[in-house]
Amino acid sequence: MANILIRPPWHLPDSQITPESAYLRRREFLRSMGFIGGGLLTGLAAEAADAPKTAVPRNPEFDPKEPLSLEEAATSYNNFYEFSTSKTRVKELVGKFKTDPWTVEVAGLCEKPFKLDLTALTRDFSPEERVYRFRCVEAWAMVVPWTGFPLAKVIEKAQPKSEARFVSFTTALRPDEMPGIARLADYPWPYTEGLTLEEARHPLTLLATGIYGRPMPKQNGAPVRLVVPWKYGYKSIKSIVRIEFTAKQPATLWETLNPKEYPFESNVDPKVPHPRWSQSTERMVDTGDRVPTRYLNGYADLVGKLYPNRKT
Ligand SMILES: Nc1nc2c(c(=O)[nH]1)N[C@H]1C(S)=C(S)[C@@H](COP(=O)(O)O)O[C@H]1N2
Ligand SMILES: [Mo]
Repeated sequence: MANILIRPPWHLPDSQITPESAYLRRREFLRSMGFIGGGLLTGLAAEAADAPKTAVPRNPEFDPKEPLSLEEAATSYNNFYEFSTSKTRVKELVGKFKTDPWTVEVAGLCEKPFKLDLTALTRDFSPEERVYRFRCVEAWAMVVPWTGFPLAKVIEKAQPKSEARFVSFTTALRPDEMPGIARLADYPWPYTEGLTLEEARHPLTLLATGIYGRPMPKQNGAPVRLVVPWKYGYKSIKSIVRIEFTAKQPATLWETLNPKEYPFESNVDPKVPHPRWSQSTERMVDTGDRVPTRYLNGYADLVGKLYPNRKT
């Protein structure tokens, strides 16, 4: 138990997981990961790639001006511990997971608690496409087009009370459909995350229902997940069933397991190393290229004001 708590198995920097990647040439790397021709994974991701594209306008305001990561990579290299700790196996294990029908409960310290169904999630809030950088605490990164809408729209509708200072998020807990849960029986399921109300209201904070112009694949968090691009990836909680306004800072799964390694705030910062690895560079998930990590994942212009006391 103690061992698990101190060293969650998957949170190895991926320089350790795939040390060879640094030495491989781009195409060899892509092939070795199965992202191009002949790889094992190519056929397996075909299902997601077959889903029809849905036309939503791309919001040009958030363009990171970097090439998009390969869709194949973003949808077949996943962290979703309810299914597996193996990034490449998650998508093979999501088959039983039922994401339709779906309800998200919006509750807690607010004047107007309500429920969101799939129609509300995918149509009522004028979804748009936004290309964001995404940075996992394990030091891999990608650039992906999300379909979604600002969480702020849901918050406005709920009208948080003046005592509300945080927002907590909860993932579905369905051990019968999620084979990874029983294998990590000591984890404080369900997966939970949280933001300050100010962070949750920020226009960058997205509730996403799709990726690459298609409905969200189950392995990426169908039918709705959070995307908080200036924080480490574990804050971007998947398959959300509950959004709750609270007065106190909510417990989160990763902070409960290991507060030193996975603190509540978790802003991307190249100057603050993880206790077990440097955060100064990151590996692009599809090409294997190693690039410098940027403060707030490149979003300092937009969200830097939220953190006036940064000490680094
Ligand atoms: N419910 C849930 N949400 C989750 C996770 C998880 O294991 N369970 N993993 C997190 C981590 S560590 C990362 S990096 C991202 C990965 O998202 P992706 O698979 O779409 O790249 O999801 C986050 N959200
Ligand atoms: Mo992550």
